[in-house]
Amino acid sequence: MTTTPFEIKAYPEMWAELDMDVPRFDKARLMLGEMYQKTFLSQAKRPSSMAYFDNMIAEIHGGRIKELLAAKAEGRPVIGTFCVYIPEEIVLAAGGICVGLCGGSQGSVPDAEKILPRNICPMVKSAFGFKVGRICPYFQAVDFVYGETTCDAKKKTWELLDTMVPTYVMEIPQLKRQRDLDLWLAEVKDFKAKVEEVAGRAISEEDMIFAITVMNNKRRALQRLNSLRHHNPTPISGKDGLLIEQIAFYDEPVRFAEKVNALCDELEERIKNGVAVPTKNATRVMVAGTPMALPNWKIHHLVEGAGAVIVNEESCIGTRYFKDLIDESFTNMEGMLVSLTDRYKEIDCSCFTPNNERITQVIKEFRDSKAQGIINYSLQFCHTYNIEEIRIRQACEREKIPYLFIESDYSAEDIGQVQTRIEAFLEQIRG
Ligand code: BJ8
Repeated sequence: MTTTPFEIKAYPEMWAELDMDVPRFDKARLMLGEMYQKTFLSQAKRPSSMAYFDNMIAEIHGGRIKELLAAKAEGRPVIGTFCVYIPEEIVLAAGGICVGLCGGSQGSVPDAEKILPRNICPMVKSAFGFKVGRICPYFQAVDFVYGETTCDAKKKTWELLDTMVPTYVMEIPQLKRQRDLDLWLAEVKDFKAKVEEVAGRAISEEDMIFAITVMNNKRRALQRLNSLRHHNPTPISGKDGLLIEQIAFYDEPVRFAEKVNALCDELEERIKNGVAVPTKNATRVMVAGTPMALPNWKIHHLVEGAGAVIVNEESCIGTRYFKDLIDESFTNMEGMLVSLTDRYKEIDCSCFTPNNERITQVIKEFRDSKAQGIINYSLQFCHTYNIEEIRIRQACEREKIPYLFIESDYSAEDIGQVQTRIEAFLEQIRG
């Protein structure tokens, strides 16, 4: 447990240069710092390697932004995305940086609701609000945004976002027939052309080989961490596991993989020495569903506050991001782009129909993680995850897996009610 006050570092001059609303953003910075201290730094027996990730949060609005601006000054493209279907390898191959844009905070939702309908997904509203309010340095730093057509809320919001920051859209088909996969490959090639245009240079085969290796290594590190979390008792809290999965979307990938592997070395030692976090007999829960973007720590904080531990996230900020690797045996551009598209099509987002693979995957991850129950989480107004909930619930009933569905947003309004339901669920598991 730390007693030093945690602070997210302030860079007011840089923020002013980025045309941000500095006074407002500075208040949000202080609130985020307090929230981080309360949520993360109060945990007992944290691995010492978490210091790197704490520092990534301390520098979230400064150090990393400086790196993005330095890359831009060298003519390297900086591209913002909202979905794990946008192939980061291509950006990396062009010498650029891909960042997942913010969309996990209630603070920016009122800005969005001045323009967008209220009854749409909080992630879309939060992200849009960050740009409207000029309260996200990542949004202010990117050269352009690459959106996709995974859901109606997002694809219609891109049209409005484009009036504030150049926004391009990748068509993601929602079936997986051969003609859909052909379209997908063509979209990947268009994305590559756009990135090359902004970078001012063509991507070579060597560039692609390098980028595929870097991204595969990053995913391997996250896979390793996930399997260590599956150890019973688990050597790291679910909150810290989720935090690392969130940081994966904005950190530099080679450094990030090194730090995750260093943490894994420490966790292996802990396992050898029988060090468990949080407690040896904590009830093990797996979360499935919609992504939890930074700083959405609501469910993890409530579950772990009730003495349980989360051991797996079947989510895009979770296993959907790292479970599949790109086949590294191709060295010609066409072969690499085909194998890249093949890997991305394995992401089983609920926007696909049918999506049987995801139902099987949820049960597999439940077994692999040695969880005792599943919390299926959906953001409010996300129709595809909300409807797919029915099939996940049916599968859990068939397999006799304790199951709880939570639909929530980013506000604090339902915390009491969600907490009561979580506690009742944990009681049910514990018998
Ligand atoms: S691949 S899960 S990151 S689309 S924004 S669909 S929550 S209503 S985020 Fe996603 Fe890509 Fe799929 Fe993953 Fe629903 Fe909200 Fe839409 Fe959302």
